[in-house]
Amino acid sequence: MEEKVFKSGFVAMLGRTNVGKSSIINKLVGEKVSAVANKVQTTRTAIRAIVNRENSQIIFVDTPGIHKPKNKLGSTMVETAFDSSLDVDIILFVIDAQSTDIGRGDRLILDKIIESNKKCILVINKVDLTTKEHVAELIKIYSKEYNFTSVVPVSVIKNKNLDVLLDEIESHLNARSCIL
Ligand SMILES: Nc1nc2c(ncn2[C@@H]2O[C@H](COP(=O)(O)OP(=O)(O)OP(=O)(O)O)[C@@H](O)[C@H]2O)c(=O)[nH]1
Ligand SMILES: [Mg+2]
Repeated sequence: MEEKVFKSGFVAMLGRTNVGKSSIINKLVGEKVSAVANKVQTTRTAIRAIVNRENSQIIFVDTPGIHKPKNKLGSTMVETAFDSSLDVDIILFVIDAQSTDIGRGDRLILDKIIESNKKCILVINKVDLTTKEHVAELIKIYSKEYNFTSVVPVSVIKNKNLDVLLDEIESHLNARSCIL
């Protein structure tokens, strides 16, 4: 008999609209489970997708992007996003690599993360659209705000660092030991 450590857990994607949350999930899962579009508020409900790995199972919860609601649907979407991130093991806070500062939407999300005090990985997406120096600057700005479990710059379009992101998530999930 061999004792193996198997890990599993829920991971919520949280971020402003259009930062690429659904694109990241689709790439990690290898299927188009969540709609992607070059327009805001594409994802309207919390969508679940599972990644099965040799030593782990990761259940992703995609959420609607955080934006300033203009109507009831909008405010329900924002509520859904925050509610979905409450009962997960790890939050993936996705930001756009092109952002220059912490804007209103990202500030709102940061405040919720601080309040939750949960494990949170900062994912800087779309690094193909900016420079390494700019990404380093963003890391500096955001690291002052929260003790992130880790920071992973990625690009879905260039397929960059997504394997690193999966490894990082797996390493922070809770272990369930089982005898095989
Ligand atoms: N250049 C570039 N574009 C990207 C990248 N990842 C996603 N995109 C594009 O960004 C746009 C928005 O992607 P989505 O995945 O729908 O974004 P989202 O965060 O799920 O948006 P909402 O569901 O509205 O909150 C799409 O046009 C994607 O093709 C990336 O790494 N680089
Ligand atoms: Mg989406």
